[in-house]
Amino acid sequence: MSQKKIVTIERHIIEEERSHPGASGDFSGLLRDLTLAFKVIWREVSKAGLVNILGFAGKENVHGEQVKKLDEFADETIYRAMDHGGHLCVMASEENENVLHIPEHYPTGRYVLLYDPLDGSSNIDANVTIGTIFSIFRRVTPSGKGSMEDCLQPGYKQVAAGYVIYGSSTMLVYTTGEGVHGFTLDPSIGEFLLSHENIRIPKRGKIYSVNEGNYRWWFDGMKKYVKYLQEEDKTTGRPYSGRYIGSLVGDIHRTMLYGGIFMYPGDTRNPEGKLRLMYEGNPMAFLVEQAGGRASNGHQRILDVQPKLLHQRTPLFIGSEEDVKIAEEFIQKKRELQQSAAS
Ligand code: P6P
Repeated sequence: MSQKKIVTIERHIIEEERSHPGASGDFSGLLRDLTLAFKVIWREVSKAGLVNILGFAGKENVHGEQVKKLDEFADETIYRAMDHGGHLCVMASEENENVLHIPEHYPTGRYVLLYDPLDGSSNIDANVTIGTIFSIFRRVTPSGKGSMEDCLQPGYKQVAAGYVIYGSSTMLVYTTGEGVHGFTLDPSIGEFLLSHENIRIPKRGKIYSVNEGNYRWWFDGMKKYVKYLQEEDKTTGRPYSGRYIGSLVGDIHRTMLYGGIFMYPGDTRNPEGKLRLMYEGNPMAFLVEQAGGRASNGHQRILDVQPKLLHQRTPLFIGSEEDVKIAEEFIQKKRELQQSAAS
């Protein structure tokens, strides 16, 4: 008889709420609404490959309905699932330049939601793993309509963060500051069931993940760090293996489970890198730190960065604590290759 308890994410959220005396249930309601949106997105993503087979030709399907791009669909699905529950005062999405206000006829609430509705969606035609990423703060303005000020908070103020990975199976991984927990979607009952309780990232790994096609534009410290990883030193598990999916959620999920380091550095073309702070860097940094890992921009803890712009970019070094610390030493030129024999 299997000893595994059957826990849905709804049940887990309620149990976590009970560990916060005085919790109003408002936060649990928010997460439940978000989970519904993820199931609706999963339904569309999982049949995307069938679009051309089932006659969804071009922009219209056989019923004459407009077939939206999946990332637009995911964006609208999250907004429509979250705009009327009374939990949020404002939202912000990778797909929209400005903040997204709650419609006048709906109540506003105490929380703020930032999200990347379908990250890596350019990969979907190749059936490569894609994902949804979310970050939740408490509002800082007193009441009513939320504002950009409510969104532009440093990552350490997040109250929850997570991602959904639409891959060989669909998983929801989230934290509310009480560890990181993974739930696998059982399509036959439409429930996310607890499958990875209290995920912990290894202190050091043997995998590095970066787009080496950008090598020629990397700064010197980055070049030396990757060369260090490629040297042979069995006492430190080197040379590391290279793995790069090109979809942030897939690369981070593998790093969380297997350890190692994911990097999207700044370079001579784009000193701030490519990834966005508010709905990629911050939520992933909160998750990885909660799993015992580390996340920085090479010089500063990601969660301590005070944002200035909603869509600002950040370099990202994230994963096993020891790996990220060594990367920082190279980036900050505190370490040179000849010292690599030391550790
Ligand atoms: P590159 C996907 O487009 C994305 O935003 C992230 O999911 C991914 O980590 C990154 O860009 C990949 O970027 O430049 O290596 O193709």
